[in-house]
Amino acid sequence: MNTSSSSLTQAQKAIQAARSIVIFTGAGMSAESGVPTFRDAMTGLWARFPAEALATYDAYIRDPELVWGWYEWRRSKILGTMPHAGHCAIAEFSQRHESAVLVTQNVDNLHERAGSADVLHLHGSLFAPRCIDCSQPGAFSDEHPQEPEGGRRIAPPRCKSCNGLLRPGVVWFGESLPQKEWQHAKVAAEKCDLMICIGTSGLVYPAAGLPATAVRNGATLIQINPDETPLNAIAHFNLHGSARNVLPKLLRNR
Ligand code: BJW
Ligand code: ZN
Repeated sequence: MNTSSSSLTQAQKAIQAARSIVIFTGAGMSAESGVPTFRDAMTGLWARFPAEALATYDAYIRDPELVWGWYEWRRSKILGTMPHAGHCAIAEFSQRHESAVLVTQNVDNLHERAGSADVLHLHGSLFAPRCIDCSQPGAFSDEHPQEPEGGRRIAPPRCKSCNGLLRPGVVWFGESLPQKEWQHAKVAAEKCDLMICIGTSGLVYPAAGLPATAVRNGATLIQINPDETPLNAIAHFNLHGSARNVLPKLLRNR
C-alpha cells in the first residue's frame, strides 16, 4: 500500500466522526478474490469480447448460447472464489454500524458470503436468472459448473412457466437499474455524511454518479483504488492501494 499513514489516519478520523455512511463497491473490490474486473488492460473481462458483444439484450437475442455460456463461465469462476479480508472488514464494520448502507455494482455474491446483509445490488446478480418473456425467476442447481476458460456455447435453460428463454439476472447496457435498489442507493448517497468508494472506474452511469451526489450534498468522500479514476478529482481522501490491503486497516475497530 502506498497510502501515507497520515492520510489513512485522517480518513479513519473522518469515519469515526461520521453518522451516516455509504460504502460503494465496484469490480476492483473482488479482484483480489480472483474475479476479473471489466476494464483492466489484458485481464479485464472485456479484453477479448467488446462489451456490446456480450452485455446487451440485443447481443443475447442475437446469440443466446454465446452469451449464456460466457455468463455460466463467470458464475463457475465466482463459485470457486472466496471473499477476502476487505469483504470481511466491510461485513464486520456494518455489524458495528448498523445504519451503514452497502451499495455494490458487483454481480458476484462475495459481500453476502463474507457476512454482509441487505446489500443493494445496482447491476443485479449472476445468481438470479429470470425469464425474458414473463420475468419469472429461474433457479440453478446446487452443482458447481466447471466451465473452460472464457466459456463455451451453452443453450440457456427454459422457463418452467412459459418455456421462454432464461437470461442472466444482471443489468445490461441500455437497461434500467432495479428501481427499488436504485432509489434506496440514491437517497442514501444524498443523505450520507461520508461515502467510501472502493474499486470502481467511475465510468458507468447512473451508478457512477453516486459519489458526486454525496459530495454535492456535503459528504466526505474516501476512495480506495490503486489507480487514478475520475473520482480522484472530487475525493477528499484518495487511498492508493488495494481493497484487501487498505480496508482492514481503514475500518478496524479501535
Ligand atoms: C482495484 C483493485 C483492487 C483493480 N482494489 N481497486 C453516455 C454518457 C452517460 C451514460 C451513457 C452514455 N452512453 C450510454 C450511457 C449509459 C450506460 C453507460 O454508463 N455507459 C458508459 C460506459 C458510457 N449505462 C447504462 O446503460 C445503464 N442503464 C441506464 O443508463 O439506463 C437508462 C437508459 C435506459 C434506456 C436507454 C439508455 C439508458 C446500465 C449500466 C449497466 C452496467 N452493467 C455492467 C455489466 C453487468 C453485467 C455483467 O456483469 O456482465 O455492470 S457494465 C460493467 O461496468 C458492470 C459493472 O458493474 C460496471 C462498472 O464497472 P466497475 O465496477 O467500475 O469496474 P471496472 O472494471 O470499470 O473498474 C475496476 C476498478 O477497480 C478500476 O478503477 C481499477 O483500478 C480498480 N481496481 N484492482 C481496488 N485490488
Ligand atoms: Zn416465462
